[in-house]
Amino acid sequence: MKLYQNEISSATSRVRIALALKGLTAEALPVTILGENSESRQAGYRSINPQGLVPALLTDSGVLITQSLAIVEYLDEIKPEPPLLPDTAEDRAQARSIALAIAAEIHALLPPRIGLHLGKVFQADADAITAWNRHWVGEGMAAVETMIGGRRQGAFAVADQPGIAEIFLFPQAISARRLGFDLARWPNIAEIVARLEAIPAFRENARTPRR
Ligand SMILES: N[C@@H](CCC(=O)N[C@@H](CS)C(=O)NCC(=O)O)C(=O)O
Repeated sequence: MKLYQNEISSATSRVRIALALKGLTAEALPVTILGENSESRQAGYRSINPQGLVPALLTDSGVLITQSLAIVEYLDEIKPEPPLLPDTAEDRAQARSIALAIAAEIHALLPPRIGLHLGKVFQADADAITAWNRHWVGEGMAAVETMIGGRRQGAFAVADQPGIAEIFLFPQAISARRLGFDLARWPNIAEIVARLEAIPAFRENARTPRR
């Protein structure tokens, strides 16, 4: 397998964590994502992934899978142990709800293309873009905290083992900390993140200095 990726991409971190939990490896194919002239905006990479985003996983049979949730679920299917989804249908739905609340409602408002567009069309400077990022992270993580607290049954967000919910939660929580948030304001998230920081697959694979 090959993984189109970027070192500072939080969406890529999700896939790296899943690979590490599964004991799988993928050859890293770096794609730059910052600035107007990044590789993610060039025709070359767009001909591979029309969305111009990382991560994108090239399977051993040459199929490209885009979107981190689809990639993580693919990895779970090709190597079922350890499972990344909980035992019951309701818990699996809860895990996917948390993952999507992060991927679709928080992170989607933060990547470089959003900041570039805010700057170009609305003249937002670096401070304004940081304020934008803090707004969506603060509001979104507060909602995720309530979602987790409402149904939490185990040591982690949904169960006693980390899985898809934590794979999405952890890089976003690290980004929130880098944006100046004290995770203690979200007690369930803070406790879960502290547990995840003790697990090498999480600790060593969430490199998200910018978002
Ligand atoms: N929903 C996508 C998000 C992918 C995404 O936004 N990736 C960012 C890096 S974290 C990216 O490639 N950004 C390029 C850009 O914004 O121009 C996923 O979960 O894979």
